[in-house]
Amino acid sequence: MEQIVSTGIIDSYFAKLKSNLSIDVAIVGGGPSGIVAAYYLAKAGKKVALFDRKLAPGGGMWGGAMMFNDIVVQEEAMPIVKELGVSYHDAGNGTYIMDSVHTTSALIYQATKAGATIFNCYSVEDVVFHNDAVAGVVVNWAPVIREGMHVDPLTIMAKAVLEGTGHDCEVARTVARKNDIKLNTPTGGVIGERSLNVELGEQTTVENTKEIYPGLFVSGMAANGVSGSFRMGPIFGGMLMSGKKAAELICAKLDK
Ligand code: 48F
Repeated sequence: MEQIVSTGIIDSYFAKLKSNLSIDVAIVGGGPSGIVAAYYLAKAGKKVALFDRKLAPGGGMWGGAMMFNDIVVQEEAMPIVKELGVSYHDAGNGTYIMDSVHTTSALIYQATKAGATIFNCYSVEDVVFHNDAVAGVVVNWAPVIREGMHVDPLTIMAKAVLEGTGHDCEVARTVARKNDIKLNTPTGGVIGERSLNVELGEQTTVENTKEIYPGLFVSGMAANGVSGSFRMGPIFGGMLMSGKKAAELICAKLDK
């Protein structure tokens, strides 16, 4: 029996990894924007894999605000909430409250049910750069990176890469630092996020969701970070709408 358990996991896992070595879309970061993008891309029939360095993807959504585990979503994003089957209650003023643990797990469930594959405990440490475009991601075990072990990575080739890594916009920073290129941001580089402004932060998260270099798209707080816009705190409608917009932009490019 012991051998059956081990063989089952190893055969299944490596078949899954092998079938994701060359895909349509690689998503870096399993926060709300990345997971929603994964859902809509999978629903559109794209082969999509999401990589998150944590054991549990979900990013900053699990903890609500200051670990009070509820989140706020505004009216404009409610069609996404309803499509994903998340429970909510009306808090007035065009806002709705959801349990953050229920919402995060619902997002993960719906994305994987739609056909997206999530690889947890994977750190994306670089991108593959071919013909002046981002052509994939360079991945390693998150514990390898955390321990600072000198172990070479593997690569996942992708027609599009979506960075949804949150506040630090690590992928864009790495691409800008390592390559002599200009990003599609106001300065051509990564500007970094500004202090908190809920309304502007929410609005610009969606506006800043775009392709910042051929093959490299940004969503969520990473979109605001690269373009130098505001953080917004525990209101999540912008994150959900950003993920949906990223999926639409990527589909439009891949279907051309
Ligand atoms: O920060 P995060 O939740 O992403 P988001 O979609 O949402 C932001 C909100 O949670 C919140 C907010 C609300 O309005 O401002 O902060 O922008 O999640 C980012 C995920 O990316 C993973 C990280 O573990 C987290 O789960 N991540 C970051 N860098 C890497 C990574 C990396 N290099 N490789 C793999 N995963």
